[in-house]
Amino acid sequence: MKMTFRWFGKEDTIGLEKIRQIPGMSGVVTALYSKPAGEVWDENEIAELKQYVEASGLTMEVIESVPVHEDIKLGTGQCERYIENYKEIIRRLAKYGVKCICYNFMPIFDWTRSDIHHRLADGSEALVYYQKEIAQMDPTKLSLPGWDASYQPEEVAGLIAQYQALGEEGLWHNLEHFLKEIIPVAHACDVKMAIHPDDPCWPIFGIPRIITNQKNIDRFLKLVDDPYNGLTLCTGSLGCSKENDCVAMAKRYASMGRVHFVHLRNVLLLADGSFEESAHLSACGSLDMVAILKELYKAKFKGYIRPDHGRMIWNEEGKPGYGLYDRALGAAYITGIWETLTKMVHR
Ligand code: DNO
Repeated sequence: MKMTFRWFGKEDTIGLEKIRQIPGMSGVVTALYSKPAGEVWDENEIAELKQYVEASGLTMEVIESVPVHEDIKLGTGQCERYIENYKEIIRRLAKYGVKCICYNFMPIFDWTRSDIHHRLADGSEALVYYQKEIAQMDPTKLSLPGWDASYQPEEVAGLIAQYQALGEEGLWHNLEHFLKEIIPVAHACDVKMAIHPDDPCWPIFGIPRIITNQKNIDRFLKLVDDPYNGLTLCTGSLGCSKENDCVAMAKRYASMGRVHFVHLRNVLLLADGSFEESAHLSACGSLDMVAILKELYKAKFKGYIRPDHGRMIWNEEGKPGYGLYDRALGAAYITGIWETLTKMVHR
């Protein structure tokens, strides 16, 4: 596996020199974050970003994300033009050494939480999802930092109505069309596409979500049965439902060669279906990180891993979920487990 760290470009308050100092770190996961969804990325900007990253001794092989425009997910408007643009972005990124692209197919809302500054018992701050609070929220007013948004806030109400009319099967249909167009390009360019599961992994605000569980992921992989059509195994997104067995999923999809990127984080599941993001350590949440990593290791996983959201600790200020300290602790923890596996487990 290759250990990576999400970095939000030159605007990020965490400098590359700090990321480089985390033991075992090989590269960053980044994007041209200022580009509106649908627009082709400028080649000079890609080249410049790569050069900047590599000058620090890190690689830029994973892009998170190339956002999918709502027109593609809805199959409306400029859908075909945006799909052509998406193919061109893949080609351009490939030219600059990108090997893996993370994206999602969540209608309107990317990852969703009820509070992004929840104080845990140890004094740290974490992102949480409380069912009762979500149920009372007005989705047209919801916006969270770091979202893959491709719409204007005033468009949200109209989009919600369109997705409600489209329904799950309509969304599947549009996803299939998108994949049939882009996967052959990704394959030819040697870029692994890694869809991110829906977070949380159930429909919210009455709009469909489909990358949610094993049955649906099996269906997704068969839509285009090509190794370049793969997954970002995000343990926090899939693991927030007690119906999902992340260990079994890691085993199943990694042994099929369809996991290209892993987001590792832990979640503490609460009795009413709510959850809190916890420290990476297994004992702090509901997931068994060693068992998940062991399955990846046994499947000879060669892709990219990044520690996912961290809590805010030691009075750090910054983008919720994306501070330096707790993610660095997460990375060290994962690297330690991996080293132990390489020395102790025969595969
Ligand atoms: C949240 C992230 C997501 C992810 C996108 C991928 O922190 O995991 O925003 O980047 O869903 O497209």
